Amino acid sequence: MLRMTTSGESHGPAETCIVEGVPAGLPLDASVVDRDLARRQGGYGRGGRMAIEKDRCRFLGGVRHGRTLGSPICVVVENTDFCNWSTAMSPEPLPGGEPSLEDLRPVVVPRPGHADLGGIAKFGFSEARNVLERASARETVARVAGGAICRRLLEQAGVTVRARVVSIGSVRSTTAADLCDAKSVDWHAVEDSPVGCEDHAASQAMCEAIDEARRQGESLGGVFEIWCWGLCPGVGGYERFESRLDGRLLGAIGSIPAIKGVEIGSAFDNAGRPGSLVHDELQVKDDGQGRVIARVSNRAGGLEGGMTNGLPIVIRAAMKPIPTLTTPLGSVELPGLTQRDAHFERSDVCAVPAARVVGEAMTAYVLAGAYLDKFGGDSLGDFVASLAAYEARLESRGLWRPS
Ligand code: EPS
Repeated sequence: MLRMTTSGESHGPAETCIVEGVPAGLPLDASVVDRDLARRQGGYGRGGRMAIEKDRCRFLGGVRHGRTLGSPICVVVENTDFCNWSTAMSPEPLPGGEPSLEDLRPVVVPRPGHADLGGIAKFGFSEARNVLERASARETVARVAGGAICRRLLEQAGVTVRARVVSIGSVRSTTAADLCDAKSVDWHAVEDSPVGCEDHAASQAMCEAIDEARRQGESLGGVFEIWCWGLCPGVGGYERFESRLDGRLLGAIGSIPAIKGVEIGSAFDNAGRPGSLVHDELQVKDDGQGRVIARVSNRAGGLEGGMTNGLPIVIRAAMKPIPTLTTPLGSVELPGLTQRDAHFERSDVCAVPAARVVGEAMTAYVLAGAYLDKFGGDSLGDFVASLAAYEARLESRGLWRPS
């Protein structure tokens, strides 16, 4: 079973990810992970912190001479900013008795929309520093590191995972895509855009909206779309509620900080249409290699009955605006319950372009887990052989052909 767990505080020494269950023999080196770390760090709308951090990973276990060992993989990304927080965030007791209030950098006015207040209540803390350090989206560095390892495994299965931004604030991309065909999106243009949106005019307007939000002391949310292709049908399951891939993906994407809504395919539009205009009809086509089942629409977003159906999985995620505002909202100071403006701490104006990379990581994690559940294998060779035998069986029956 594939399992990923993360540890680390935003201004602590490091962010760490442990990934268990990756087969032995997978080619893996730091550059594979660093590429995604750099993509997550980039994106127009980030704050001063990104000028401090130069995220690079180091493997502490599970990898030898550029290949996985089958043992848990431990990957660490150091927080360069820790040197500015070494007293406030010291894991060791501070020498010389009680630290001063200034040393501790307490946060006594919780930010509406942030974990501050709930965390104080949950853990019995007197202020929010312990809460926001872990609730910070800095934690997603570790997820992206772990997700890059999962993405590496999926590559061996012919599966690609990519995401694009489709809106920031009220600016929407107008580029149409065919949900049946991932190549209908210009993924190079997505990567070239400062906000991860291939629509050039919308991309520029998004940057301007971010500039304006910064001037107004505001923050902006948006929507990103994750695509996965090269999938064979029948991965996931309907046998147990935990097997359903829809639920696993919705939960994983919903666990990303600030994500408040997720849809698969055109789910919200589908809810208002009659069934005959929703379900993706089956056809027989001759693709030159023989007769095979095909579809001309993908409103289901690649998932039926909790399983892949061989079409691209398409997921949309809605991100709320970041809760830290330079023009703060009303809040209440603790203790004493005095009405105050919410705490302001250096933050980003918009992190939707970064969140799209986190969305890729969480999707890669869930899909790699589902592939391993089905095809197993302690070694990469066993995993690939099992997958190839399954895909050959589907092809011989005309149920599916790799595109
Ligand atoms: C975050 C606040 C900012 C962000 C941070 C998430 O950090 P800081 O308080 O140090 O300026 O930049 O995101 C990251 C550091 C990152 O790497 O994504 C928050 O409060 O959630």
